[in-house]
Amino acid sequence: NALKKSVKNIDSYTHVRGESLYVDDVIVRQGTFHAVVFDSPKAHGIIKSIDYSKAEALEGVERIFTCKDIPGKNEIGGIIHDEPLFAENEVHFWGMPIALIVAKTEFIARKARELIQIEIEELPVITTAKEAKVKGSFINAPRSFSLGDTEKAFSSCEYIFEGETFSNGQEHLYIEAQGAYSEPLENGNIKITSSTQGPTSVQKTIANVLGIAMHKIEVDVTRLGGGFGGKEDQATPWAVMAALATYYLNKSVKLILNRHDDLRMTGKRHPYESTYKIGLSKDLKILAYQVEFLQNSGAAADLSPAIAERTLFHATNSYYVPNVLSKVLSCKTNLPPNTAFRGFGGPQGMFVIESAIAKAASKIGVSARQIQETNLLNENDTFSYGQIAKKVEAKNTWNSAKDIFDIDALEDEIEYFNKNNATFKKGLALMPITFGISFTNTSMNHARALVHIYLDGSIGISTAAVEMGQGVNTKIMQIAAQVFSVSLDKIKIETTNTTRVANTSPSAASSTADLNGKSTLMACNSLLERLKKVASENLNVLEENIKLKDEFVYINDEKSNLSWTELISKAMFNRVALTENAHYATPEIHFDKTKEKGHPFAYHVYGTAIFTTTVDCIRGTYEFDSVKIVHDYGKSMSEGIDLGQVEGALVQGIGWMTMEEIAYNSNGKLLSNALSTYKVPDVFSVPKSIEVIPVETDGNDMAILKSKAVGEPPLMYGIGAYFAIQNAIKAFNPNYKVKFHAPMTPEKVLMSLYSE
Ligand code: LUZ
Ligand code: MOS
Repeated sequence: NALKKSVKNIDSYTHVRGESLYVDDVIVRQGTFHAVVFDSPKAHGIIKSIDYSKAEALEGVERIFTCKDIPGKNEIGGIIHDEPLFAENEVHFWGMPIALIVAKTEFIARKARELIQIEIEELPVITTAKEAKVKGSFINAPRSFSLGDTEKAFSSCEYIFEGETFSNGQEHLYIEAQGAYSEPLENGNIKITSSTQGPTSVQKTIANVLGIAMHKIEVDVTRLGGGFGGKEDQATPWAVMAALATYYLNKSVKLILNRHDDLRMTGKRHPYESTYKIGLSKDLKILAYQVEFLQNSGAAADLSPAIAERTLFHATNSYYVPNVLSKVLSCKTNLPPNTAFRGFGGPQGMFVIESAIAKAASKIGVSARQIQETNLLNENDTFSYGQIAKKVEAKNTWNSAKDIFDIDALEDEIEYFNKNNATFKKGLALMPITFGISFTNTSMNHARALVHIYLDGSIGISTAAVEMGQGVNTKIMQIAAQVFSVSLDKIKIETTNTTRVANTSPSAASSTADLNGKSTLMACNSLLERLKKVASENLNVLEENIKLKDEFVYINDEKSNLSWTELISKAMFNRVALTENAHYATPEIHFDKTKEKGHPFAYHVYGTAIFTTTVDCIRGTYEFDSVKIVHDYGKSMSEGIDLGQVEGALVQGIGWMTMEEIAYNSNGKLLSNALSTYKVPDVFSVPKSIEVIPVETDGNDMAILKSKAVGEPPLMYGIGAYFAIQNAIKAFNPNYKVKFHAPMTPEKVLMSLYSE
C-alpha cells in the first residue's frame, strides 16, 4: 500500500547526502555571466544622477542594464501594476533595484557595484502603517466585511473593551536565497531555472518585460530550499533580470542573491497595527467585534490586497461572532513590498481577536480560556463572509486537547509551581485555529497533471506543484502508486516546467497537494480505465473483475499471470495511449467581491494547541516546556510529512510571536540585516516537547484522498506562545498592564516583569 503512513519524503536521501539540486547547483554553460543587483541606498527620493562609468570600466564587467534597456514594460506588479523592475526617476524603498551589473564573475560584479555613484534627493520616508494612514498613503481602496448589526449589538453588551495591537513582520529566511539561471536557446527563446513558487508568474512577467510571447520562455524548477511564501511573487524579479541580460547578450546569466542582498531587497510578512472593539454578554458570549487592520504593505502592492483579504477571512479565528465589522487598509510605506508568508494575513488577523479576548478576560477577571471556549464555532454557524461552517472540528479539537492532555492537572501543576517559585513563573495558554483552504481568489484554484507510463512500466509525472520541502512530490507519488498499485520506485516526479504544465497557479495557499494531487488522481484513473480494458481483452474476463495489485493484474482476488510490465507492453502493442493529462478545478467555491459574501473555501482545517512556558523573571528569558496539539489532518496520507509540517509551522509561528524582530530605522534602512541581529528559533529555543495527536474524523472529500491541507494552518498555533508568556508575566507582576505588541522578545518580557 503506497499510502504507507511511514512513507519518507523522497527527497530525504539526496538531502542528507548533500546531493539535492538547487538553482546554484545548475551546471553552468561555458561563458556564463554572473550578475549582481545595484539597489537604492535610500528609502525614498528622486534620482538626481547615476554615474556608471567607473563600474563599466572595470575589467571583466560586460554590461550594466537599467530601466532604459527594457524592451517591453518596466512592470512586474501582479495584482496591481504599480511596481517597476528597475527604478526610473524615483526610489521608493531601501534596496529597490536600479540596475543589473553583468560580469565575468560575481566577485567582479560586486566590485563594480561599489564603483557606482548615485545622487539622490531625499524625500520624506514613511515606515509605519499608522503614518501612512495619517498621510493618506494607500495601495488601494479599503476592504470591509460585515455580518449582523455591530452597532446595535454593542448597545446590548454587558462588557465592551477597546484596544490596539501590533504584530511585526517576519523574515522568510528560506535557506536557499532568491536566484535564477537563464540560458539562451535558439531563435531568441530563453530557458530559466528559477527558485520560484510560481513558474507561470515568472514566465508571464519575463514575456511582459521583454515584450515577447510567453511560448518563448521556458521556466523550470527542480525544488526550492524553502519558500514560505517569499517566493510566490518575489522570486520573479531576479529571473526577469537574468532573462533580460540573456536577451541582449545571448549568453547564460546566473543571478543568485547573497544573504545580505536578499534580506535588504525582499519583502517580508506584513507588520499590522490594529484597533479593535469587542463586546461580550454577561455569560461571556462575544456579541460584537469591530476591527480595523492597518497593513504595512510596503512600497508596492505585490500580493498585499490578497493578503489583506485573508486577514478579513480569519479575523474571528475559531469563534462564532454574530456581529462583525472588519476593515483593512493596505498602507503604502517606504519598506520593501511586503509579501506572502505562510498564513498569508491570517495569523495577523487571528492575533488581534486573541488579544481582544485576553484583554477582556483580564478586565473581567476570568481566564481567556473561558471566553475562548464559550465562543467556539458550531456546525452551521455563519462566517462573516457568508460561508456556512460545515464539518466543524473546533470544539472537537478543543475538548480532545483538554481531555487527552488533562488540562486541569496541567493548570494545577502550574499554579503549584508559581506558588512555590519566586523567580521563575509558568504560564499556560490555549490556541485554537481555523484556517480556510483554497486560494481566496476563486479563479486560481486549478491545476493540471501530465502522466506518462513508459514502455517498461515506469511512470513520469509532471504537475504544477513546486517542491519546496513540504513533501508534495512524495504525496503525488503516493497517489499514483496507489492507483496503479506499483511501488514508489516505479514513479518519478519530473521538474515543474511550464512547457509540460502550463498556466499554473503558484504553489501556495496550502493547496498544492490538493489541486495537483486531484489532477494526478484524475489522470491516473483515466489511464487505469484504459489499462483495465486492455487486461480484460487479454485475459478474456469482464473489465469489472479486473484489479491491479502489487504490480500484477488480478481477476477478482486471484492473481493472473499478467504483470504490470506485461500489461503495459500489451497496451503499447495495441496502440493504446499511455499518456494522460487532467485538469482539476475545485468545485463549489465562489465569492462575490461586490457583496463580500460567498463560499470561498473548499473546507477548513481546525486544531487546538496547549502551550506551557517558564519565564526566568530575573533575566526575562523564557522557554516552552511543552506544546500539546490536537490537529485536524483529515485522514492523513503521509503522517511523517504532515507531522513535519505541523512541527515546522509551529516553530515558525513561535518565532514570529517571540524572538524574530524585524527592525528598520526611521530612514527605512533595515537594521536586522544579518543573523547576528535577526534571531530565529534554533534547537535550543524550540519547545522541550511537542506532542501532536490527530483528531479522528472522516476527513473531507474536497481534500486529496481526504488528507487535509497542512502547510499553513499550524503556523497559527504559534500565537499561543505570546499569551503563555503573558500569563507567566502576570503571575509574577500582577500590576502588569497587558499590552499586545508582538514579538514578545526577552527584552520586552523583562520590561513587562517590572512595569507598573
Ligand atoms: N496566495 C494567494 C496565498 O495568492 N492566495 C491565497 O489565498 C493564499 N493563501 C494563502 C497563502 N498564499
Ligand atoms: Mo503562500 S503564504 O505562498 O502559501
